[in-house]
Amino acid sequence: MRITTLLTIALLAVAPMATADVELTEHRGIGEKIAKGEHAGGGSDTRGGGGGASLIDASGLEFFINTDVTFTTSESASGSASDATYTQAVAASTSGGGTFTTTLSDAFDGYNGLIVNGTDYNQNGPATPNAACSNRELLFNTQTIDGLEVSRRVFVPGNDEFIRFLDVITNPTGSSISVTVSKANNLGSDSDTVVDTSSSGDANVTTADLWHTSYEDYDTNGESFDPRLGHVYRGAGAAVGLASITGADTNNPAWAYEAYSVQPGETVIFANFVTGQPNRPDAATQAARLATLPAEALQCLSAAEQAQIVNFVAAQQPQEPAIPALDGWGIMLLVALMATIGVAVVRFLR
Ligand SMILES: [Ca+2]
Ligand SMILES: [Ca+2]
Repeated sequence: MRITTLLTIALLAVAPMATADVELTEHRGIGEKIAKGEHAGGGSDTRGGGGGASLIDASGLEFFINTDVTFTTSESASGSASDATYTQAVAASTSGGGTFTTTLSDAFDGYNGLIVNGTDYNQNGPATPNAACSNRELLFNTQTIDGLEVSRRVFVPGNDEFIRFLDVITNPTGSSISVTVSKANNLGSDSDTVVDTSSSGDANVTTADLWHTSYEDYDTNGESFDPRLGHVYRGAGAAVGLASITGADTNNPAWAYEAYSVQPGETVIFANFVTGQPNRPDAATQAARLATLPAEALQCLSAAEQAQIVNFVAAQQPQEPAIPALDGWGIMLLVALMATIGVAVVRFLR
């Protein structure tokens, strides 16, 4: 009788400890995500002018994203970026190799509009912030194009420097459907756009490249006021490459991917990144890094979703190690073990 009472007391004392362990583990995971999300003090806010939101990356570059827009131009359609502007002054590069302090702005006049089989993805209502991604990602509604279910996801990290566009395409039919994805862009640098370099190391942008960088040409004072851009369209060794890329050194660079046959029930994702930097070398370094899909570029994507990306090789990236946590059986085993020890101690003391 006495042992049974002590055993009950031991169980009651141990059970909350085991439960607390699990809760602590879960809270730590969420806390880390929130900490990342708040790193730059960014968030989303609602903008006028036809619908929009903004998200700020780790460098303080604020991306303005078209949501419930009324625009009918391809480069300003749903999920494209209307602009990007620094929230603070940065050390911007000069033509002479020095720096000057200014708040670079006007990165885009419409960037990464999505065109599927010749149809704009556009006017699909407001976007929903992804709470599971600390509201750092906007989820856009589905538009059916040629029988394919098309949606977009736009993410800006608080712990890195880029905006990520994901175009999610599902074939709900019983037959394969060919899809051609292309992108329309309008740069803030307008007719002053200069290609700096590309992944092959030259200023000649071709379908063999993975990325290129561009900037607004320097004025007579050797200064330039738009963020220096790194455009990342694909990764090496991916299933889908570029079919065409045009106008890299103009106001309107555009590219199209090779046609892909989406099988019945299959979902594929096309990913794109653009980074803004205060100087040209950093734009190239960051573009080259993003083309390899570091872990930061894959935030808020499950392993299954990463494997759906067809224009980068994501499935081979190492996953972040999971924080070990006790499941139900683990907790029961721990309780039983501690109760057994408790009983042994009680018997010893008697
Ligand atoms: Ca422009
Ligand atoms: Ca090249």
